Amino acid sequence: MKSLLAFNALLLATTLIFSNDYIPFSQVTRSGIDSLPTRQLVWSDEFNDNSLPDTTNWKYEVGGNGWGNNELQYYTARRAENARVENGKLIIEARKEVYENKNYTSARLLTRGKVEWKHGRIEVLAKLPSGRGTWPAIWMLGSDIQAAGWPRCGEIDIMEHVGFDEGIVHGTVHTETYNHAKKTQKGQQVQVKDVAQAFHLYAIEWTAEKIDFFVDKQKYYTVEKAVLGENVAAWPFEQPFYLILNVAVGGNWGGQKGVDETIWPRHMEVDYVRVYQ
Ligand SMILES: [Ca+2]
Repeated sequence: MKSLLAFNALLLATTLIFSNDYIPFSQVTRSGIDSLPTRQLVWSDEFNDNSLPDTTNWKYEVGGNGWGNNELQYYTARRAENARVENGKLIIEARKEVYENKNYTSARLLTRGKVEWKHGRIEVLAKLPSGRGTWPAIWMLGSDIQAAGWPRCGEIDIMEHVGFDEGIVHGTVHTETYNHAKKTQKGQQVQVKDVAQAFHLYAIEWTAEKIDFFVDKQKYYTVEKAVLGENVAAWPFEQPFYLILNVAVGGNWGGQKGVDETIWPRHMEVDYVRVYQ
């Protein structure tokens, strides 16, 4: 196991490049995964059956309301064009087509009410879409969102990527105290040049004290309760969270440099989601 990890670290040194605008490579912690307590796989979806996504695990959020970000797509449900499992992968596909008065369709799958987790390692092996106007995300929201609202429920963005800035992966948390609306969210970016050509493992390690963010085996960011604050406004991460996978089109961030109308369809491929506790 140790030698495998060392080998992975070598591989990463060649594929993960931390530019000067982001984290100096020398400051990235490489030992994170070695120091983890022993964990067991408690849940996974390997996407093995060629069909629609398994409704035991996934539900859909449906609509074209812009999703708080002026996004351009209509999210559909149980529509293979937008979400399907094939060849061992979940495909979430954004398409240019008129649908319910929107000009794009896509899908947003979530585990809310199906399976939710408090603490653990959540990892998703995925290949991202490229192109201006794509905005894929692998992220989590606190299960009390309906009562508490956003951002008090808390949000953990395991991976976000916008097509106009290809190769820059973002890991972020939002809380009532620290959030995007106030421009005080806590996050970090890391350069991963071949996000659209290769599968990478996007993961968090979440404990009562902190959340570490990883690409592949490389930890690139940590948020700590002791730094952000003990109260629920600062640290809402002491409750179950559910996972969301989606590909948005345009929107306040994804569409900041416009949308290339010639590239569609574009999709995110997810090989698996695994959760260890
Ligand atoms: Ca798979």
